[in-house]
Amino acid sequence: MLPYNKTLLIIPTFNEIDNIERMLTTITGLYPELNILIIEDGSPDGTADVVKRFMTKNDKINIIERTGKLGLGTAYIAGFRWALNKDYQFVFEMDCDFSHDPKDIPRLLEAAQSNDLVIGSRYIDGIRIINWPIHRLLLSYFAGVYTRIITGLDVLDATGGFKCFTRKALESLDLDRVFSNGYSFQVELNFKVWAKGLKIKEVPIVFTERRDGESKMSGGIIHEAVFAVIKLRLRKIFGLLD
Ligand SMILES: Nc1nc2c(ncn2[C@@H]2O[C@H](COP(=O)(O)OP(=O)(O)OP(=O)(O)O)[C@@H](O)[C@H]2O)c(=O)[nH]1
Ligand SMILES: [Mg+2]
Repeated sequence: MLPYNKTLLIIPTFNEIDNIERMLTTITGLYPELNILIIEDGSPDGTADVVKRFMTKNDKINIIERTGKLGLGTAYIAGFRWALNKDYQFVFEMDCDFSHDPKDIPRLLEAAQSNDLVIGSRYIDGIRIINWPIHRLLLSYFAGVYTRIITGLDVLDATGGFKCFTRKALESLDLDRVFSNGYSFQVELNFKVWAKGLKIKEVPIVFTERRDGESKMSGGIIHEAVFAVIKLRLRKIFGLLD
């Protein structure tokens, strides 16, 4: 039996009205014991209202409401702090747009029983991405190659956002000192956990591009990522990584 009651699934949302109801129905149906935390950034489309409607019927669902779109990184940091204040042992990151398949949760959670951080990987044992234009696939893939060359981090999918942290991995991080908020957020966390000597495991997943709702990808995020990787490497060299 997997420890669903000690596990928290964090889902950040911004304008996910086309997905949130189906997502909450799917998760609570598949894993009734799993705890859910939605980090809602004041979506004008009423995503929060749907979450609150579910909360009246199900005490496994929680929400943190922020005042505006403050970014994915700070959303997860808020969620991690919340999780560490309670006694959760396993903490997931997952998107609301069904790019990450909720059916993969047990495989990641299983791997987390004997590792410190588990990454749902699009690039281990082949490439599994559905419905991405070739330029986006190339960008993501070569971002991974670039990251490996600069940092030495031995992870094939360093930017993936479907993962399971153990409490030990989260506690190893100084959450006040995480500086990335966009794409490099995932890289920074992986790199810092790895630099502490903790065990990272990649588990193969199929990633499907969002079908419903709008993308929040932007050029600024890519720009941030290029420099963040170099910054991580330099900080490690000079012993300033925390
Ligand atoms: N709370 C919060 N959630 C966000 C923010 N930006 C994105 N999200 C959520 O984070 C998850 C991933 O965002 P996506 O828009 O799917 O980003 P992406 O996967 O890089 O891009 P596409 O899937 O191609 O649109 C989704 O659940 C979004 O609703 C934000 O600023 N705050
Ligand atoms: Mg997405």
